[in-house]
Amino acid sequence: MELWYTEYTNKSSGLTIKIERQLEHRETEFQTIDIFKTHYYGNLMVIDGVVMLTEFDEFVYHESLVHVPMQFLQNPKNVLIIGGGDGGTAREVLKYGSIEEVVMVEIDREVCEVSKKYFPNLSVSFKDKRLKLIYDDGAKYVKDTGKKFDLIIIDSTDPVGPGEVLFTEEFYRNCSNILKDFGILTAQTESPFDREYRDPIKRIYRNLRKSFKNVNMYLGHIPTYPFGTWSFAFASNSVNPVSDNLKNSELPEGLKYYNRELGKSAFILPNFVRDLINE
Ligand code: AG3
Repeated sequence: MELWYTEYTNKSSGLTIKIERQLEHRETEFQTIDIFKTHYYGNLMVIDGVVMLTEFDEFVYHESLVHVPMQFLQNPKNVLIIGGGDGGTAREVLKYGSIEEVVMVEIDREVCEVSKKYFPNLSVSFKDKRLKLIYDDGAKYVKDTGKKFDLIIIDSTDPVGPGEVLFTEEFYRNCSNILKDFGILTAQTESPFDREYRDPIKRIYRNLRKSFKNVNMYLGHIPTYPFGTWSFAFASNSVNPVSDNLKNSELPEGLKYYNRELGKSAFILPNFVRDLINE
């Protein structure tokens, strides 16, 4: 018998992946987590019916979220990750020798547990002593912490359900307050091809502009996410990724997606995407 996993993008399309077998099904306090072994994409993590990552293409997402902003920072020391329980984002940040501490605030301990079991190449970051893992609500953390960060990365689920608070005006204001002067925030912001996300994307960029001086979008290619083209927000009160030069003297070796030319050109947007966030 053949087994297939489908994420329905909308009522008339979706992404289908052939499954070798199901490795895990958990109903946690916050969400449903499924892990599948696939034929083509390695292990696949699904949360609430939506693809979170596959071993095949997670490098694109994690390298984009991390190295694009990291290269605009001089000697970055402190990074905050909201979400990111699989460990992939932390893995990329910890590749820099300048990093002294990474605080990761993940609401669901069980995401970290399944990652340790089925995604050793991501959860390898949990062994690094510079990582401080906190199981809590990220929105609460940014409101209450007294710490300041060079970089804040929002590695969240879609802006529906439990992840929704991580896209609000109030959340972004609290993030802006805990960034250092030259700090940057990046966040995953869905596919610009997705008609159902047109309004949420517009709202996200409008909300970001209320708290940050410079707000830009950049793109990446992720085959197992809806439409394969993915967007990220880059927000800062001082850095302008279009006109500023890169500042980091360190670039980790062995990256599979990111290079400095790509990191600058990712901000050059197709017209329909530009229009979407400037409307
Ligand atoms: N974060 C989820 C990105 C959103 C995917 N959306 C979708 N498939 N509809 C991924 C977490 C990886 N660290």
